[in-house]
Amino acid sequence: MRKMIFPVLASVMAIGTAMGVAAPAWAQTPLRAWNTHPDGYPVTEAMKSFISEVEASTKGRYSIKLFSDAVLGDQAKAVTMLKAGEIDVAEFNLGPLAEAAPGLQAFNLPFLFTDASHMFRYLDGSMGERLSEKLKASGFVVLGWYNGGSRSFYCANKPIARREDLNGQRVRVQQSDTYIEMVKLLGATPVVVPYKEVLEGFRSGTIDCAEGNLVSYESTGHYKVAKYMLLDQHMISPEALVVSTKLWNQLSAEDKQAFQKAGKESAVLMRSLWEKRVVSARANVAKEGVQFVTVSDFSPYVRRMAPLYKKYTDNPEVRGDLLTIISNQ
Ligand code: BDP
Repeated sequence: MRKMIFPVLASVMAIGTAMGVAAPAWAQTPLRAWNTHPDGYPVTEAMKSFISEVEASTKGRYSIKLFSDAVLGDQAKAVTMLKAGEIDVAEFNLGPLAEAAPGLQAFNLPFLFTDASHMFRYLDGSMGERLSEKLKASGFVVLGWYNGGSRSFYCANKPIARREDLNGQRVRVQQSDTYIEMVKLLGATPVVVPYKEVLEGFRSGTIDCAEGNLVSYESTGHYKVAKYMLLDQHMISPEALVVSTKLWNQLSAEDKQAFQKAGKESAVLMRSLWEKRVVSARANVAKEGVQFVTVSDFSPYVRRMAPLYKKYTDNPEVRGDLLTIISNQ
């Protein structure tokens, strides 16, 4: 019912405004939401639920249009657009997000967390609040922490079973210094490619390997061209549902609460959709002939990360959080 009434009212208002008639006091604010994933992906479904809840609880004062599949631009671009207030809502991976806000790397380091619940133990507590404060100061207001899954390497032309197999491989990474450095330290050559162009990169032979989580590996179709996955789970890192600080500062106290509540609930939904989807993605790609190699000894990988860890334990903005996590406090 609500969905029917508001567009009608909005167009009546538009005609009224065009005729020089003052708009009613509760004029509707249109907002734009950015997302890189397709329909049915846990992030997309959680964002849709966030949007309908915000629209309902603000009684239609906000209408949010979701632009999925990175149609408004790739993630690196969207991060700068949101920071500038050119888009209002988005869901970002901490890799590209850390490029635009200092001091987040404790949550972006390879081989740090054992699994998502280990990560959320910190993220859902006071450390997550501190992280949100840092992001807010840089233009991003976090409304929910989403699960970024665990990322592993996969290659097109040859099986990778040991660290040495990555030597000299051109590995696609997202726009993130930490990812670039990690791949270099592992002996491979990082190639920054936007998410939507990775499949083409494999097809044209400009990259040999990429890295990502199982759900993205399935939804992007990368598994069709890169059938060897090394389950090293090098990166367990969060994603965030954010709104621009510019939008946030315009919201009334009551609307802020509505956005926050919807964000929290969408994160709960996202995390539960994720658990199911990881299981089905793994089963589906295995059926399509993907070969998984598990890692029994992580030391050859972890030892190579020493310079990255040193860099961030030396960084006063990251050191405290990083040491807390490492010492399992
Ligand atoms: C996906 C993340 C997305 C990343 C993408 C990538 O959900 O935010 O940007 O990987 O690798 O799994 O670019």
